[in-house]
Parts: sequence; structure tokens; C-alpha cells
Amino acid sequence: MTNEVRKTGRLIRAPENFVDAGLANEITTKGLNEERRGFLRKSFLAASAAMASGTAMAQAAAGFEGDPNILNLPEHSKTLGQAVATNAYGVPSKYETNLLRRESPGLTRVSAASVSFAPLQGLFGIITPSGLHFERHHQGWHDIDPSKHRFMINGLVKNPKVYTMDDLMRLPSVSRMHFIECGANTAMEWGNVAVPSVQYSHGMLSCSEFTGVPLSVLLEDCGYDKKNGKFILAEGADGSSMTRTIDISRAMDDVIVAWGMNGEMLRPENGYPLRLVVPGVQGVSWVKWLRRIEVGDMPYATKDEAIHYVDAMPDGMLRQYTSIQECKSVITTPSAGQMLLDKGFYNITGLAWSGRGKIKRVDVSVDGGRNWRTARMENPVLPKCLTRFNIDWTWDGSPTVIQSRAIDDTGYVQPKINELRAVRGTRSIYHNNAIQSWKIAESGEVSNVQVY
Ligand SMILES: Nc1nc2c(c(=O)[nH]1)N[C@H]1C(S)=C(S)[C@@H](COP(=O)(O)O)O[C@H]1N2
Ligand SMILES: [Mo]
Repeated sequence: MTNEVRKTGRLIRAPENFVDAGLANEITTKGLNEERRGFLRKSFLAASAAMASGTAMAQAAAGFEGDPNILNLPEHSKTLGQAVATNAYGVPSKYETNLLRRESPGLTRVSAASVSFAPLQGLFGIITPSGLHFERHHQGWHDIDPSKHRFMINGLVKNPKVYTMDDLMRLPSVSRMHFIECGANTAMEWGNVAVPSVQYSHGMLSCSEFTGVPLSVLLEDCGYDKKNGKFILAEGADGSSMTRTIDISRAMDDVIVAWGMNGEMLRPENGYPLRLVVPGVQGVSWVKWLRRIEVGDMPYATKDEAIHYVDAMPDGMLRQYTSIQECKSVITTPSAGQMLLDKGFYNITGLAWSGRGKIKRVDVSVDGGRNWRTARMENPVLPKCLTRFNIDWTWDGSPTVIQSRAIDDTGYVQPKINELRAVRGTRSIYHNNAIQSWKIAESGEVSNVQVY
């Protein structure tokens, strides 16, 4: 890529973290408001005009001579910087303070029951910073005193046990990177509601390194009944009576009773001091503030698996226990709410994941699904973890639609929305893993559309 191309590729990366703080409030359910759109375009045209006048363009191409940001030595190069910040937890730059978890403008808040979405459009790589990890609480979050927290294993076990946090943290631990996705992620798209940005369409998704003791170690420690113990029930300590059934083969496989997230203790809103990590399975089974696991011989059919978290099928039947988050991907940049300021080179980047294993391949279309090219996947590519993909693209300035399509190592191909609707109908909330389409208008504005 030449410098020339590099310079023409201009993109407003994320509504939250560029130009000014006010913009985030100006995004409506229909995208940028008219006034804002006009302003952005005018400022860009003004900047281009200034560049084109006289010799400015030639100078700029030669290395930005005339740029005061190069000519004038800035204060930070001439003065003493700040001392180490030993007494405070580190925070992002003040120029990044608009990149936040947000509640959807379209969803009304019901008491403490709430969702905040991760700002996927502003994140790099595969790890979600802990302060930006999405949240889903059925009955609000608590900051629980770890010295008072107890974790019990009972039911079909020889030795029922109660563990303190100290007991647990002495046991052999593992650290693994996994995605967590709420089963209701991308739910609005079932009904053809084009939410305004990838934060709201796909932001109930995060990925962290989790640390804890494998549940298999604890079940063995309690002498679970290998003959009759077919399921476990996981229970949280909050007021939502969150209880979920998990079959014993999964429980003995890669499930972790975790206290660590991204190298430190879990954040209170993500289940401090203890949560279940159930790789590949929908978020609701990742019980937070975990206080009890019971071993049983049948599925428990609790409220959160008999009434909620069921899928309404076209024939009127309800599908139960659809735990796995199937193979899915989304382009995070450019994505709805962002704006391409002129034609030229762009790196299209996004995320792919599968609850069944590793991502095998990601294809990208820049012409509404007619042609597909294989994207570059960044290492590491891990099972039940986010995979970052990138692909080069030169936008010629004409309107188009961009999409990504992931394939996992079982050979499963992420479906189009109409393929998914043919099987699942339109009355579902959960498990929408359809291909996402972003429309690029001639103005450079990116918006959410459905393409069949
Ligand atoms: N105890 C308890 N566990 C819970 C919940 C809850 O409300 N209470 N919400 C569940 C749901 S629906 C999801 S999607 C995930 C969200 O995890 P996070 O808030 O760490 O992103 O936690 C799950 N575990
Ligand atoms: Mo969820």
C-alpha cells in the first residue's frame, strides 16, 4: 500500500470516540441526524479544499509540511510529565471517554433488569477490556464480600461440600480465552428492526481470559454419582433465582468455576467473586455470583429454561434447551453509524466465533453477497473464542453492501437471514446467527440493512 492510498482512506471509526463527545447523543434509531450529517460532510469538504489550494496538496503528499502538529513542538515534548499513578486504578485516556457500554436507545429499562452493550465498533483484537464487557442482569448486580461468599455442591454426590473463596483458590486452576454471547444477541433483527449500530445489534458479546478451577475437579472432589448423575443445576446468589441445567458431559468437559477475568478478579457486574464459564453456550448459563451446584438425574426445567430461553418455532412448538451459540460473524468496521469520508483504501475488520469449536474460514463480500473473498484471520484462532479477521478493500465511492460469513471447523456455514427464517420463523428472540449486512451509501454513511 502506497502512502497515497493510505492517506485517502478516511473513516470516522466510531460515533462514540471521534470529533466530539456530543455526537453519541445525536445518533437516533435512524442513524446520524440530518444536521450532524451535514456538518460532517461540510467539515470534510472544507478540509479537502484547504489541502487542494496552492501547494498544500503537494506538500501534504511529501510529508505533511506546513502541518502545525509537526512544526510546533508540543508542550508534552518540552515539559515534565505526570508522576506514576500508584494510588489509583488506571483509566483510559481522556480522549477515549466516549467509548462506553451503553443501554440501547430502543429498549426500555424494566426496574433493575438491564442490558448494556459492548462497543464492538471501537475494539481491536479479540479481548474485551473488562470495563467494556457487556452486562445482562435479570435483577441488578451486587458487589459481594468474597470473605462471606460460599459455594456449595450437593445432590447426587458422596460428599456434599461448602467451599470458601480461599478453599477454591488453593485448587489447581486454568486460564482460558472464551467468548460469552447472550442468546438474545441480535434479537431485534428477527423482526427486521434495523438497530443503529453494531454495538446494539451484536454488543451482547464479549471475550475474556477466564481463570478458575475446572468444574470436573470439584465434581470429582465431591464424589459425584457417575451412574445416576446426568445433569447439574447451577444457581446464582442474586435475587433473580437464576438457575440453569447443564448436562454432565459438558460439566465434566470444559466448564470452569471462575474468579478471574483478564488477569484480575471478576468485576462485580460480571459475577464477582465467582461465576460459571460454560464455553460455547449462551450467556444465561454462565451463572454469576455462583453459590450452588446440584447434581441430578434429570433436566430441572426451571423458569429460565421452561418459560424463558425457549425458541418459538413456525409450527407453534417451543424448542427448549438450545444452548449452543452457533457459528456467527460480523464486520465491526466499517459498521452502521460510522462514515467513510472518501473513497480509497480501507481495512475491513470484524469478529467470528462458534460455540462448537474453532473458526475455519471467514469470507467477506463487498457487493451484497454476489462475490466472496477469504479474509485473513489473526492469531490466535482458539476454540469457542472470538477470532479477528481483516480484509483489504478499496472503495470506489459507489453505494454497496458489505457482509461477512463464517465457517467453523464442523463445516457449518453461517446462514443468510432468509435461510434462518425458513427454519426458525420470525417469532424467535434467541439464537439469531444470520449474516449481517451493512449498507454503504454514496455519502459514505454506513447503515444497517437486511439483504436476502
Ligand atoms: N446470577 C445470575 N447469573 C446470570 C444472569 C443473572 O441475571 N443472574 N444473567 C445471565 C445472562 S442472561 C447473561 S447473557 C450473562 C451475562 O453475563 P455478563 O453480565 O457478565 O455479560 O450472565 C448470565 N448469568
Ligand atoms: Mo442473556
